[in-house]
Amino acid sequence: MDPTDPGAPMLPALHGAFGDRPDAVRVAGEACSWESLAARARAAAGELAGAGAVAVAATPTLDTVVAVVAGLLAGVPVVPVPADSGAVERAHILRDSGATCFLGAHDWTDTGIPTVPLEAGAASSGHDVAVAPDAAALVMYTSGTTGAPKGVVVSRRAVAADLDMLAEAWAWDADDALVHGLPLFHVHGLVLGVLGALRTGSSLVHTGRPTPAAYAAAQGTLYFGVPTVWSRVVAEPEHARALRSARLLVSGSAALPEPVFEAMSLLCGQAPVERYGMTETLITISTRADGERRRGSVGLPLRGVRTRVVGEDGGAAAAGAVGALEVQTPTIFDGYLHRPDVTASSFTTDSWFRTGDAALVEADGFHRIVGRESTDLIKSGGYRIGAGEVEDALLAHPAVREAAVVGVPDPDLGQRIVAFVVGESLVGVDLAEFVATRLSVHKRPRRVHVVDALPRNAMGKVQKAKLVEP
Ligand code: MCA
Ligand code: AMP
Repeated sequence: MDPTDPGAPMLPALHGAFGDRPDAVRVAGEACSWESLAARARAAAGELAGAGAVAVAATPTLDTVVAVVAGLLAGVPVVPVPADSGAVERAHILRDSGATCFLGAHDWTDTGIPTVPLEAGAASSGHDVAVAPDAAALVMYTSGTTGAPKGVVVSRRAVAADLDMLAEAWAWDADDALVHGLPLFHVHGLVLGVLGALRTGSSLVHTGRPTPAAYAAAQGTLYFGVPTVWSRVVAEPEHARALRSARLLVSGSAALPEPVFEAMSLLCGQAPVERYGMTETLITISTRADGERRRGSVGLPLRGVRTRVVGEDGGAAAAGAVGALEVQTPTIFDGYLHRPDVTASSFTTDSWFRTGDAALVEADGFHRIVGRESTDLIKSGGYRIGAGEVEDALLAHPAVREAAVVGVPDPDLGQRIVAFVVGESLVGVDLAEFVATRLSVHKRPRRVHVVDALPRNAMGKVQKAKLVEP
């Protein structure tokens, strides 16, 4: 279906394009057919007339899927609010996005906007409204090196185009049974993991949490995971072996350690497909289901995507040389909400998006992501976390005078968040918990070291390379 055709449904499974199945969508044990999902979502969509944007407390539940679909059917931008978000981050997301209501239940008492309940057995009342492909589908909040998370506005066209590009590369279709247990507030779990199933017609099992046992029990054909998930899967060989019957195992959101790639090849009977993307660009580079799966490599640009690697001199880097990765893609975001300045500076003057990742392209076109250009963007368990945001949270504690946050290599999480703080009376203060209640649980430091002073250069700038754990 043409992503630019205003008449084509964005999620054909909801319009009977693939027939129906009683358990087409299963989330954390609760299942429904596409028809009943569409009916519930249509009924809720009817309640959204006039909403500017709708917030969804993105817990791993069927209700989250219903609410997101309802927003899309109504043509109202959906703002997935991280299920584990703390008060400060949540307030920022709600204020910045201008969400006028929550669709579906949540436990928060501090949102300041009304909640529109999802009726359990609601029947469809209205008709689907025609929504332009250029309309915003989602506003997803993601961290930069400093400041509060920015709202990334993603159009319906970008979502549809990306899912079609991935379906082509992975031979992903209605015969697939997709399995994953990723959070429903980021691209990986929500766009690929939910909307992808509804666009390709594959059934979906969301396991609630992405545990090796749940992945093994689900018996899917197509599995998604972040490297931490795959590393935990191969650490439990009996569960890893249960994935031998799958068609495709896909890893993304962070670098897959080569030993995990090897262990998957051995235990799961197949090498994983690795793909690369960002919230701002969606997924742009991937190895193919019918192509070589190369250890340490994310493969080739998806159809319609162009990439270039720019060396320090500003010119094109030679094959095999590391430089700054830039992309042009039909799946590019519409901009950071209310931040035209930051949006503009994330593109070159000739309209290439600066990913901020360092990469190289081998002679045969295969891409390797070698790291982030800035050490202040941390990837932990596949989550993108800005060091500055965590530092700001720590500095909000009255006993903290200075704070510096770094990502330290971690065998399970890729990187773990470690904080160094200077302050008085910090004995017994749980700063990790303080961060968790302000930002979100996944942004809390794993370790907090209280030090006498932070290493600074002559300009007073913290020298993070000199911060080493005792
Ligand atoms: C965590 N815990 C802690 C601390 N941190 N306890 C004390 N102190 C801390 N500092 C708790 C957790 O709350 C949890 O408790 C338990 O310790 C285990 O935590 P953790 O090791 O983090 O494991 P986990 O909770 O099982 O999480 C691992 C995970 C998760 C499942 C891999 O990181 C995850 O879902 N990652 C996916 C992120 C993702 O989807 N990123 C995609 C972004 P309890 O057990 O009680 O809860 S989109 C993207 O990147 C682009 C577009 C792309 O390419 O996809
Ligand atoms: P996010 O915006 O949370 O979507 O994170 C995007 C970032 O995740 C990218 O800029 C990369 O740094 C990282 N990333 C995503 N996929 C991969 C991958 N396959 N290998 C290495 N890094 C990745």
